[in-house]
Amino acid sequence: WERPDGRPIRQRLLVVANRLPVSAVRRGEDCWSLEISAGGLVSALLGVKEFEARWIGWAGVNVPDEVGQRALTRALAEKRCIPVFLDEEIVHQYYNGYCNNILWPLFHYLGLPQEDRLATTRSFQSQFTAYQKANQMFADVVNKHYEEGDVVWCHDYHLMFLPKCLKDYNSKMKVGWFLHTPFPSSEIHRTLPSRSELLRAVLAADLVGFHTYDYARHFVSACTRILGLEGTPEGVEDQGRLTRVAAFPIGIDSERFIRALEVPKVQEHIKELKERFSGRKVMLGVDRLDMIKGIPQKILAFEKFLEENPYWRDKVVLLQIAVPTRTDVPEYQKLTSQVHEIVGRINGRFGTLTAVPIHHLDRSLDFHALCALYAVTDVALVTSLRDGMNLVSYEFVACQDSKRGVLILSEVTITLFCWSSTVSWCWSNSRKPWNITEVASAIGQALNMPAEEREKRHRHNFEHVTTHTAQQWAEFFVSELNDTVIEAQQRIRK
Ligand code: ADQ
Repeated sequence: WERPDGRPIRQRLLVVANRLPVSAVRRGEDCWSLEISAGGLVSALLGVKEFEARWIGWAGVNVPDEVGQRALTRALAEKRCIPVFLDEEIVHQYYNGYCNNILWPLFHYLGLPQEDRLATTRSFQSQFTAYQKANQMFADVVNKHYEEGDVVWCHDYHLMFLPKCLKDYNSKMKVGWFLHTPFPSSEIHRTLPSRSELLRAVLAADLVGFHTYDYARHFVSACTRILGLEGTPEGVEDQGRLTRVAAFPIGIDSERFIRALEVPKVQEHIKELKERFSGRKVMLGVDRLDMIKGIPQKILAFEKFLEENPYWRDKVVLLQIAVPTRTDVPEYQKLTSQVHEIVGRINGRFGTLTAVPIHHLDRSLDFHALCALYAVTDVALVTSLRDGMNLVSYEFVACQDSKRGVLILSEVTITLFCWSSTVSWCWSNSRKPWNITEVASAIGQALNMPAEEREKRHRHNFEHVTTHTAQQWAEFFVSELNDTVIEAQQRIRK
């Protein structure tokens, strides 16, 4: 089965990401149970059906013994997943350290950790060495499973070194790399001690992708200013070799959400939720419990709204579903305590014997429960301080065709939506997340919005979400990668 240009209809795609789309729990010496894990990358790639995809990544557990490793490898194979086994020390230095304590905050403009936590260069250096080592371990597994003609798609800031490791193995491998977070301005990237090594390693890829044109531009500027290379409209050129750089805004599998609303179990959930919250407007936040999602700021804004609008106190409820992540990192532990403390205080202040204004859950919801929640929501609150491209807002819109709820988005998130489509998301309320007073007034505006206006805004958003899907995103990226490699080969022949 081939296309006219000779490419197979279902091309083999090796998706390489730090985490597999499943979490593994050990039930016995050689027995594992697997569960789909929550997160933006997983949700987006679950929608991709055009390719014969295999997923390579870490299963999120330490498996020191060979019996356990063999059993887990077998269990994962049924899900087309291939594990990379990382030991505790590597996970600590590479994942908790370099990825989540250094790159993640820096790429979201939260700066580098304080000198004492970074322990200047020694600790930094050991974390960076672990990062390179971990990327090499991923490369070893990819190389073992690679077959000629495969496309290798590396994901995210955890694996910036991977394109180089793969090309060192086989310069003919088709390698793409996509960043799910923002890529910061070159002046921010410049503050990173390993700035040049990371840029050069990414440039080994054939195609480098970002969510937005701005992130792509920042990356090209970093390459020109830090490495002194030439930026062209197509990408970055180094001694005659071009690395193509482009924007590929992500979407969701909107059909999956729309179809789910018809499932009897979801209908049942919807009925229960409507009864449970009858007489009250439902506001919803769904986030990973991460500092970039602005959860404390969101809850404080809700408090301010209740403070200033006594009329609404027994007529609105905020459901905040926050799935814990990176629970080994001290900053995330502090954030959890902070959120609990604020929620407790507000519920104590505005709650009654029969009702509280905030329901905060520290856990992941299954897909059907999540769809039901989106469907009964009147106002969704997305208050990211920075976000690569927030998928929760898309999911909410996909489930809102009967309710026509209002989406409140922070300005930094909305800019991305505006960029990615001619169907403007400016119709949604836009507010800076850190401005608690403004978010409080946006809540009032959203709750009081006339039905006609809600309808108009919803139509625009719904059309955007259903016409910019995860499938298209992935197909666009892989087809660009195929074309880029073909063009490069033609250039060499000339
Ligand atoms: P994330 O930071 O994980 O993604 P986001 O885009 O909001 O953020 O996606 C979160 C996903 O996890 C959604 O699909 C949502 O349904 C799910 N989720 C979140 N909380 C949940 C909960 N409590 N229960 C169940 N499911 C939950 C990263 C980047 C983003 C980028 C995506 C995709 O940080 O900026 O948009 O990758 O590229």
